[in-house]
Amino acid sequence: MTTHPTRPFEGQKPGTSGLRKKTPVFMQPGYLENFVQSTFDAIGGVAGKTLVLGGDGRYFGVEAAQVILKIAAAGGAARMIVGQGSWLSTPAASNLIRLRKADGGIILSASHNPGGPDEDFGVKYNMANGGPAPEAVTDAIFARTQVIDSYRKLDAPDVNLTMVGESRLGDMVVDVIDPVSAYADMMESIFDFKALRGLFHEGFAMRMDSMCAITGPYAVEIFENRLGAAKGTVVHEQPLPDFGGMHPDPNPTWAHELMAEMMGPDAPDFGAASDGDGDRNMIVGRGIYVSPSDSLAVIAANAHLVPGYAQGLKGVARSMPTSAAVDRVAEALKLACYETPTGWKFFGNLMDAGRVSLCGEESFGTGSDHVREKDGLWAVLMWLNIIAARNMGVAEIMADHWETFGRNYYSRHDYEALPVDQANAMLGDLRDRLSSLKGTQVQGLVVQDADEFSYEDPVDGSISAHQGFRILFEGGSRAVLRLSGTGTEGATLRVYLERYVAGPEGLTEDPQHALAPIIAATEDLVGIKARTGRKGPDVIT
Ligand code: VG1
Ligand code: CO
Repeated sequence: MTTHPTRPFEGQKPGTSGLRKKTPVFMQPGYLENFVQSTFDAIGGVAGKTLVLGGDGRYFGVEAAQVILKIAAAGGAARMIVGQGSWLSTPAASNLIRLRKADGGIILSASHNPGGPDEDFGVKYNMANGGPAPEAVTDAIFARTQVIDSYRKLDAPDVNLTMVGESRLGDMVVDVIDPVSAYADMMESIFDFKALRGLFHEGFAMRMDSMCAITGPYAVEIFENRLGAAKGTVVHEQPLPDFGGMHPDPNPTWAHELMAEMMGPDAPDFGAASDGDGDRNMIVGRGIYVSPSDSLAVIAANAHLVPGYAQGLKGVARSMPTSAAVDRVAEALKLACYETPTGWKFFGNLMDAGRVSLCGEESFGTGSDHVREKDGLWAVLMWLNIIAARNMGVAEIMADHWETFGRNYYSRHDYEALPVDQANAMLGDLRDRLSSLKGTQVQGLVVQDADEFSYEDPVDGSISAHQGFRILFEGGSRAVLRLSGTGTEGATLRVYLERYVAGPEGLTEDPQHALAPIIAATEDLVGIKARTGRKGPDVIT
């Protein structure tokens, strides 16, 4: 074992979901080592502990895994459970931590951000409950990165991670496991696989776009091998270090191949896509795109049809910018409904305390208390199980849902890579004017209230302030603005727009059209285009 002197690197502050940087930043000598050693120091060391390790297969993942194993071995870790090839989807890692009663885990991913030598890499620490470290822990990690002066690493050859089985690194056991089987088994225990086999047997056609990222092997095993979907149902199924040049973000912009197929004349019955690390999902029916906020609401309304949730849900939670569509379902079903800041780490306490069993975010994230991460393939299986149980297609299910609950028209507009100072100045100015906005008339709308969201965790009482600006209009429409905490270039402004229509008229408008007054009012109030010089958002979802 060698103790290596080091000096702090600036900016090793974990964001919404771990530390994410350009790959070359992570590849600087000592950069990864510093962050990993700081993480281990912040959690009280790893002596005698068992950790899970794996990632989404992106460039530098295997090399990073070797470094982490040697630092863990030097710290006296008892056992590292590693996905073969250093592969584990985020939900599969969460499941393994829980299943194997590990003390925690490290996930190597920058999720929906592209991968490759010039793209993004990331490292995230998860706790013994299988969920992302809460802010108190990420703050402690960051504090440690600012004073670290050495890291310890075992001097040993690399471990063979290509074959399943146990080996040793010093005194530490390295347990290389099949990344897929335990996850697929868990899915089989939640869903009605018999009914799903029947669905595919009758010729139900599905397209699953794994975007050359980690869900490929999982999706092939579950849909094609275990459920009997036609070979070729899963496309882009081979995880590649650069995701084949794809941007593995399952939204209509980046999953455009799937969108074209689903909107075309030969569309299959059902389409879905997932992101780099497998925790996001996009649901598309033949000729109809399902917004993630609506997907959450539909899943909440129909969960009792799925064996794993036959007893009903304990409660639901959504992130603040997510639409209130699920709130209406919760109200009808008399379920508790929580509103949290952006990021899955805020759902963990609610799930651990047994207050909620279903959670979701507008950013294509849905999941339940089966693990402590959002789970892309789980959401796809929820939809398939609901389709099988109700014997209805996606479009019919959506129409029925809106007729019953009304429709929350929803869209998110992203302005990417803005100059950081410009974005901060714009939102700082909005903060200064917030209290004076109340009562303002703009574009035929009246501002009912405007505030900055702050969250008090109902379980541990911790407070997370500055979680986004809310402008509420009379009649239930709103705009939310916040800066992304996962980007690696400049600042990304996210503008979340929502408008409720009770029906029965006006339930089938184009969302951008339905939201036009809110979009115009937000521009008048904040001046995004005027201040940034941009003509419009880079990505609309
Ligand atoms: C984004 C999403 C957020 C999500 C996070 C991690 O964060 O908005 O809802 O939890 O990504 O998702 P931000 O701070 O950029 O808005 V993943 O799939 O990248 O782990
Ligand atoms: Co992800």
